[in-house]
Amino acid sequence: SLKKQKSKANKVCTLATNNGPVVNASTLPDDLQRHFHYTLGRDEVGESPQYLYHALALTIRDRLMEKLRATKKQQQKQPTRRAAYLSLEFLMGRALGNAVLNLDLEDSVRKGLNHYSCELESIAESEHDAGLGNGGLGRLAACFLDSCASLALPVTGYGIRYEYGMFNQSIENGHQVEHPDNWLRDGHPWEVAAPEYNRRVKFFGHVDTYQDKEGRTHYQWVGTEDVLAVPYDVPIPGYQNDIVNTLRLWKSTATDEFDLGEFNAGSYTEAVARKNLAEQITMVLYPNDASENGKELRLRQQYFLTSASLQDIIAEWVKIHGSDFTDFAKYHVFQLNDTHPSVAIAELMRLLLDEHDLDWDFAWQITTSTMAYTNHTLLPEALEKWSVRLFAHLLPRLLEIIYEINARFLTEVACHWPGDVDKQRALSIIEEGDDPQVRMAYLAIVGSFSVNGVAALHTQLLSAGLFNDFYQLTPNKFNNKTNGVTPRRWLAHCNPKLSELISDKIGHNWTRDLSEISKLRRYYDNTKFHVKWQHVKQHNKQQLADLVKQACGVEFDTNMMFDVQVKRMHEYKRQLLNILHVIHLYDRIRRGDTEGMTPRCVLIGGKAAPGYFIAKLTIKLINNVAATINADPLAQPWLRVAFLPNYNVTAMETICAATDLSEQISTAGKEASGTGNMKFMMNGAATIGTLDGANVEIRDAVGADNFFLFGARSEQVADIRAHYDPAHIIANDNNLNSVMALLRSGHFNLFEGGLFQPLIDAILNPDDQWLVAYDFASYCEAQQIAALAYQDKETWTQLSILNTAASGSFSSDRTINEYNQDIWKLTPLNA
Ligand code: B1N
Repeated sequence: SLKKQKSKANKVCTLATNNGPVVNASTLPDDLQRHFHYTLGRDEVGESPQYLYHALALTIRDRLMEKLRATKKQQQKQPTRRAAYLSLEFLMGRALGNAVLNLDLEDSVRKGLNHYSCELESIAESEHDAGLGNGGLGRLAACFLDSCASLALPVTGYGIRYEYGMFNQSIENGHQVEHPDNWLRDGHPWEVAAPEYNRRVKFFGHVDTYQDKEGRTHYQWVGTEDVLAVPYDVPIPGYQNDIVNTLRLWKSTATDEFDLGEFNAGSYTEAVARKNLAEQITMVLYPNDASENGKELRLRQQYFLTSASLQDIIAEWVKIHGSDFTDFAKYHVFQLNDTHPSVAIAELMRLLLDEHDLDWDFAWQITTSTMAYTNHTLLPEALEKWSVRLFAHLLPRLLEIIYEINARFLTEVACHWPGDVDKQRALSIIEEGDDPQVRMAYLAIVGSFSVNGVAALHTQLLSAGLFNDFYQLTPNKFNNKTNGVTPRRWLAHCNPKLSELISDKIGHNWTRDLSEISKLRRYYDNTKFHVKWQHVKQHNKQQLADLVKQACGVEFDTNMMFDVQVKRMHEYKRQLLNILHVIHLYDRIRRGDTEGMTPRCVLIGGKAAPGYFIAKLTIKLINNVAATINADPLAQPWLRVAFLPNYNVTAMETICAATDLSEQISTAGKEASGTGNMKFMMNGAATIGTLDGANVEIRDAVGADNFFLFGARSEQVADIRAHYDPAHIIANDNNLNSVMALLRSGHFNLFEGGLFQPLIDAILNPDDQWLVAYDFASYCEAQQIAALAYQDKETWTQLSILNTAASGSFSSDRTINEYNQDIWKLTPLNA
């Protein structure tokens, strides 16, 4: 009878997994109550809307899980080629609004919340941003996941479940102060732990070799200190297509074993305490955007992510195909998000050679037909190098493999450039010197079948400059994939009023195919449409004004032009140039030169890496200038300035919908692409910018007349720098001279003598890489033209509509389709 019961239980079990409980739109209000009352044990919303948010998230997660299982089943039914997107960063932001949109649940969610007399918008405020990234690179990964799921492509994201994400920034006395981002404190209802897929990752130890009977050498990496990788799966819903993909985030924990040696020595507590070291790996995101600091813990993070993810994929393969790897490369492709996970090339070799007994040539063939590398920057300080010494200590077997890859590669170099030893030295994966280094970008290029840049100009500069030798060796590897952003979060979700207006005119298929947004052009001179368009913008500006008031205490007037620069703080992005222009406007106001001036509100926001002195000082300058201007009644009608603390994904959702003028003012050749530029454009902002990154393509799309261009071109930068004399430029430019005089006079630091001297020195430095003084005059001129254009409401509204209408190719759907056609070659699941 026990047997009977068991088989009955099994049956029930199978039945339940086949059909699952019924969750759909009509049961949503009941399910919400069930989660609120039973899962969380709450009666009333009262003081803590957090619980209602949590219950709603669980209710929606149920629906995501259902579709996730269905998506997995479909994949199992007919196994197809799949991609893994390996990234140290996924800047997801909030999940609730996005899930409601993509699952088309808005009506039933609102109905469900009625019962509690709550608005969806206010409940959504309870969610912490998932800030597992620094800036553009991490947010790009998030947009890509949305597009992959929406295009029904079998793509899994692999990343790290940092306990602490990007730090929270507050401003105290004008200075940036960093606070830990304990984003998991109130729980993270979107994730599901999957400890049955734990993987073991090795560190330290040494390599033993032995010969087998056939005389083959085998390598054993032994004496290692192992760490467990525990996966947490986050569902990634496609846009209204029933597909749900997975983002798998790894957390590090200690293995359950104790060090017996230490035990016997009586060091029980020390042995247990050592477990902490394992947990450190995934404790915190490194807050450096576009710069690397070479810390050992960072390399541990990189290897941890890489090894766990590759083991995960290989284990799945082995489950079905055993030790036969013949078709592995037909079914897999790995996209490396910059060099951060590029140790994957050596790790895949190690797994295939040492753990699965393949020979070198076969393993190398698999590696070089599955790995693809995306480069995101030309800045030398961001090009990763790891000291050979560190590698040898932390990952001894991987270093051996890298040496072997390099030796074979240098033979190719020698064949291509016979007798050219300098070429070999220049292209070697190992940089020679007192402290030899592993050049990760070179490893990535050598080990990949595809190398791509992220905007046309950037790819061109990569091929002709930084990686030119590699380009000459293997030109066909190189390709461009201009970045994009998802129109679901960055238009449909963040700007519901504009979305409705657009859909009224052209239908709502633009959410799936943003190229359709060009149909808006038909309305660009329709005055009735103009009025509606202006009305929406006005509403959005009020929302931003409320945010600025609450966060900065500064009054923004929605009739003034909203001029916005939000992005990470970096010298090459030239927030300093922006604030110099602000000072120039203030200087004009003080001189009474306000004839024809356009009233404007300038908003600047962004985090500085905690160790980046000059970037932090720029924040302080912006805050001091803002304080001076905002306190001056003369300036009131013309100029207001605010620095928004803690700029993040959620803030951008309000900001980009409300901006009139988007500042994209990097020194030409330095910003690989930019993606904020695309969000602003999509939401109808005009751009003032240099010919840099994707600005070039934005200007082409919208037309030169509809873009406020200024500044040196990238091909001029080297020449300009060769005989750069900023003091001379300043002496010959009354405006800049006057601005510098104000700065030097201490007008913005009356009680903080000399505070801004390093910034003054930077501008005056003939070695200033960023050409701030050089571009100042043309920047002011472009600003003046933009300001005049804004005064003609008609013209500006047309400009705004044309920008949105021309944004079709900046959808990450377009980008992902290109990745798929040229690199991944995946078949969409039939949704
Ligand atoms: O990647 C974005 C581009 O749109 C931006 O132009 C580019 O600056 C950004 C080291 C980076 N490049 N490199 C990084 C981030 C973290 C880190 O530790 C480098 N981020 C970019 C998307 O393509």
